[in-house]
Amino acid sequence: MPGRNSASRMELPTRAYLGLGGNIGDPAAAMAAALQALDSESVAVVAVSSLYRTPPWGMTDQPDFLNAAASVDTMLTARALLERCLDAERILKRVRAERWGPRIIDIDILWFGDETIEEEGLQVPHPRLTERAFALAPLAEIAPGLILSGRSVGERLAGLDTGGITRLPGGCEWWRGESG
Ligand code: A4P
Ligand code: MG
Repeated sequence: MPGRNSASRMELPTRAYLGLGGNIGDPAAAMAAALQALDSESVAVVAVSSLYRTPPWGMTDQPDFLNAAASVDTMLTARALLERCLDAERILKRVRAERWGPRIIDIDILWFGDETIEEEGLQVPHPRLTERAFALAPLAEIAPGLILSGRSVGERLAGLDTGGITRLPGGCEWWRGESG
């Protein structure tokens, strides 16, 4: 039986939540391409939120972001899922310049089952999730009752300033290709 650090496990799939964002080029197209690339035999995309326009957080002198959240079911470990996410970013030619700076695509693992992971290059749940309305607003659309450190996503979001965050019309199918 594969160990905890192997790429897959002979168990039930794990429900994980991903946060996606971008603010240069065509971030909606980049996020759609990333979700299509992730959606595979080993990572099933279960639900995707609407797109949200959000003011930049952290480094404020940059364009507004588009953000979204997705739930996936996977047999992969969190580390292997992160590698898939980083692969998708690489395919889309993301260039890492400044921390919190402009990017064509960013994919974060927000939550991975009930696991708490504190490793080099992988922290789950995402350490800054509860401070971030741009991540919680789309997450609340697909998982309002998910509990983060004792309080639901919806409650966490209600405690934050959501001024400037707009849910875009168009629903949840924006990420599917023409054949989808
Ligand atoms: N890493 C560790 N844990 C995780 C995780 N749970 N999910 C490591 C994904 N990656 C994780 O990330 C650096 C490294 O974090 C990865 O290689 C991985 O090993 P990065 O994406 O290169 O760096 P970054 O994104 O610039 O830094 P950071 O701290 O991850 O930034 P965030 O938290 O992603 O924030 N404002 C709005 N409105 N919307 C946004 O989407 N995003 C950011 C970036 C800032 N402001 C924003 C937004
Ligand atoms: Mg990131």
